Amino acid sequence: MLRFLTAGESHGPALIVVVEGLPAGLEISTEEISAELARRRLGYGRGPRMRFEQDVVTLVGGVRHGRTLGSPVAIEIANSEWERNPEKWQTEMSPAAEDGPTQAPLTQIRPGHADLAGMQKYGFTDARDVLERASARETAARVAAGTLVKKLLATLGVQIVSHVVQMGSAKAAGAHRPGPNDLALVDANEVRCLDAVAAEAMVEEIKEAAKDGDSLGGVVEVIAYGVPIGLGSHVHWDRKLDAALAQSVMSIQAVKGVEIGDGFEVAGRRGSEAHDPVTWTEEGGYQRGSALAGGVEGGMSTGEPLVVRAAMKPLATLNRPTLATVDTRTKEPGVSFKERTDVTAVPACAVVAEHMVALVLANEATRKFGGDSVAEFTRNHQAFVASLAAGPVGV
Ligand code: EPS
Repeated sequence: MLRFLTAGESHGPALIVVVEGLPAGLEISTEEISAELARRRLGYGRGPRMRFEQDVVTLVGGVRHGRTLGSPVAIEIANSEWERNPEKWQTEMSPAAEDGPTQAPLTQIRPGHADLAGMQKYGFTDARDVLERASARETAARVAAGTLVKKLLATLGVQIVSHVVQMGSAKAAGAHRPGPNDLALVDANEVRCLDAVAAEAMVEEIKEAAKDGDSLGGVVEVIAYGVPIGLGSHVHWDRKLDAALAQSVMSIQAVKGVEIGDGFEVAGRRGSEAHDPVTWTEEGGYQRGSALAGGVEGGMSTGEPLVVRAAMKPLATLNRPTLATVDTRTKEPGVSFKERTDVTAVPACAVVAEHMVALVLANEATRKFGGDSVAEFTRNHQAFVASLAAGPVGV
């Protein structure tokens, strides 16, 4: 079993992630983690912070001479903001009681954000006590963890790609789905969309929203190629692969919907047109004639490409706040406080979703194949593949 835990606030000194359950012998470097973090900072429509944020990575534990030890891997990602603006953040976010608060509390809460529910739940009078952790800055730590497990999955031949399929009302045509080796091509596009016409419309829509001080949501898609047959299980609700994927992708900040395969579209069809027909040939083994199920049947991976889509709502922080709200101190109506923000973070969300899918698949793969070293893990996988071929129904 593989698990991870993140800590850290958006304007605190750093983010921390601890990844537990990785086998020993996985090759990893800070450069590889930094490269994935740089992918997450890409994307037209992000705010000024992404231009100076460096995501400086330190491997604090679990890795020696470029290889995992089987012990927890701890990674620190420094927040550039802490160093860049020390007078503000090193006191405002200081853990020491004598240092703060240095600013007036944020009480004109943002509708749609975690502010109000968080203040009510934890008994806070300053929305900063909530927003610092609710911030999507935390997803940098998830991507760092995901980098490790993407490398582990690669030892099984799994490749995961992500792209943006909708930005505001601009939609990519279905034919532009990236293949296993298309990630660099997707990353080269400023909205991470392979449909050039749609990408242009997406950029235009972001420009228009930016002009109005508004924000934009969209839909991202993750496709995992080469997923072994049989990850997840039909036997329990909490062992179903699709359920685990839905939870992990839904947990990304601002995601409000998750779909496996063509889930919502299929709901409107008749059963005779809603499932992927199965064929078998000597050379090709079992094959499904379509990809409606998104590579999961009965909570188990089928070996077909795994497809997960997520709907991200427009960010609740607006550059020109217009939504009606209430000041929690005075109860006076008004508009929310102003906090620096992105116009959209949909391209970054796609990268984060890619890593969250990797974390779920790696957890299920370690559950199925086990092993204390990468060599044992891959040997167990190969033995399963061989046993499938020799088994009662073959491959
Ligand atoms: C975020 C607001 C912005 C984003 C931030 C997420 O931060 P700031 O207010 O400091 O400019 O830049 O995203 C990141 C820092 C990141 O690394 O993704 C928010 O409110 O969630």
